Amino acid sequence: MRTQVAIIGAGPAGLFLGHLLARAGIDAVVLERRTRDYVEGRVRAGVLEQGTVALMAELGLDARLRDEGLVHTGTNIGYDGEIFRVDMAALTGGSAVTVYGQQEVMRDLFDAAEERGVRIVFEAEDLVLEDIAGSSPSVRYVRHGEAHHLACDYVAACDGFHGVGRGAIPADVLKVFERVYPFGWLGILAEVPPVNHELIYANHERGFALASMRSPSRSRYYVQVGLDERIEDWSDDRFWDELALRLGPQAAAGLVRGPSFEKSIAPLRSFVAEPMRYGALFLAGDAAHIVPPTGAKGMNLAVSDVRILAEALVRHYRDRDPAGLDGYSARALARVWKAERFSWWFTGLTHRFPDMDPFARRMQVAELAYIRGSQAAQTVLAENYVGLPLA
Ligand code: FAS
Ligand code: PHB
Repeated sequence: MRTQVAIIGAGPAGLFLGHLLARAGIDAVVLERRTRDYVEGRVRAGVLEQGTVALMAELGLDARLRDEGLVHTGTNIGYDGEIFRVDMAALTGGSAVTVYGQQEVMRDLFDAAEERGVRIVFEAEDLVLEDIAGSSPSVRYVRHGEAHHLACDYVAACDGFHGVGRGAIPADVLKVFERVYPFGWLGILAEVPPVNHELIYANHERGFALASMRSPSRSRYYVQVGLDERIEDWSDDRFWDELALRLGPQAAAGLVRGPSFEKSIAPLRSFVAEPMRYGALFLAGDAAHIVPPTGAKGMNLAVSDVRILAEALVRHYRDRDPAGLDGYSARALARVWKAERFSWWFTGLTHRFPDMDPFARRMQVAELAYIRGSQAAQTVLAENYVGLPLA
């Protein structure tokens, strides 16, 4: 078999890229290790930046998003038992974010794939990249016991943090930057109305908490937990009690409890791999970078990567102009690092670090109090949260 672009991974990066290339008439094949149900079943991101919403609309895939997505013009920050609102729309000339789960985004992308000519091979296992630095790049994989060979011009590694793409870049070429946080997020989904119509990010002595949602009847909540903590140590009652404490009395008064139907712990890290191109290989999304979910940037960064990559591939195939591909890594990384900084900063502002001394705690509270009273500081937070423009 042969294609122009072999895309590894059918997560947000791989599927958005598949749709963008299909729309441009560039031949591509998406090779996904798992099944569609598995990929769609992963509970992950919840907040779409305005650029991601715009791309869904540009691709004509936003019907459900417009119908079911929750547009948030503001977000809320709690500390010392009080909550203040950041009016993001007022501070950014009308920008907003939309709450619409990654699972829903994946469903929309998968549902439209066949009619849009997005070719996806599920259960493509034991995938190996060949000659990515040479003139005949290709991908080998096994499906249901049968070996396959896919020759291509380029490989887009959209295969996430644990994929094979990044590992194909030689160690003496690849530079890695990392910060592993000494805590994780314990998240639940529950069929109960959210405590607030917008998100609440809460800084508390005992640790961070986040009140989010998936719909007016389905809540998504998180509490910061230690790296040694296990899901079995957290009954629903313990979770609800801790969440109420950390959100503070104002929010807790309206907290509706109920049985969780999803409960998971995710570690937090900041991670960037440079360069995002090596020969015929391009990294996009979590394959190249990870952010702590505090800033709600993970999936949105995957989207901005593939917007840049698709533009570059169109420029190459349509205009025979290599400049976009040659500039992909630098252009994508420029936006990645800004999102990394915001996510790292927002995590440092809202979480309790084990080695935090009383002075460090006072610095956190002082910065929160300053943001509360400063339009300038709130504007900085707002413009990063709604999503910086694609440079
Ligand atoms: P993904 O990891 O989503 O997709 C990669 C795909 O490649 C997967 O389907 C995988 O099966 C496939 N793959 C991997 N190796 C392969 C191989 N060798 N061959 C073929 N296929 C292969 N972001 C937020 O914004 N907010 C959140 O709250 C949030 N919560 C998260 C919670 C968890 C537990 C995790 C892991 C991530 C979370 N994220 C969150 C980040 C997440 O949304 C990612 O940023 C987003 O899924 C990135 O999309 P992709 O780059 O496509 O990678
Ligand atoms: C979510 O709803 O899952 C969510 C929202 C905002 C974040 C992280 C996760 O910053």
